[in-house]
Amino acid sequence: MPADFSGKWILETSEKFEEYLKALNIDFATRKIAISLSQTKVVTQDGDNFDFKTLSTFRNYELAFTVGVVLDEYTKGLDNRNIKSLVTWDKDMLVCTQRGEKANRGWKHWIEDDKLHLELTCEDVVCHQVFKRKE
Ligand code: VLZ
Repeated sequence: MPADFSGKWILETSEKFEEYLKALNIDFATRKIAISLSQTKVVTQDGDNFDFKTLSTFRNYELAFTVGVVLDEYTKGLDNRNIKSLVTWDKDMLVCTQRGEKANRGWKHWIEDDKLHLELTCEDVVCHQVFKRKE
């Protein structure tokens, strides 16, 4: 059985999120708002087809993708860049590489003890977020 990411998840802990936003050149004021927010991930999964919605009171971000298929992603409301994203499986972990202006950019999602983990990487910064299930 592949990992089941689907459901509603609420942010519980966040490490180095501001540093990550800074690496993306997001301005000071926006960063201060962004780090104060509660974030909810709403994930739908149908085989290798995924939809990740990151919801907050300030901005939302949505990404729909199919594992193994390169996608033109525009990071609207984040750093507003065009990137080429590819998500693949590494065992039960979803691994996304985001090719573009920023070096070493990507993310990983996995589930551990019924928590949703996310690592967001840009350049030398690794942000780690943990989400718990929202009933
Ligand atoms: O997440 O690529 O789950 O796309 C922050 C929204 C969302 C809050 C960050 C407002 C999600 C921030 C980054 C304003 C600057 C991301 C993927 C993995 C799905």
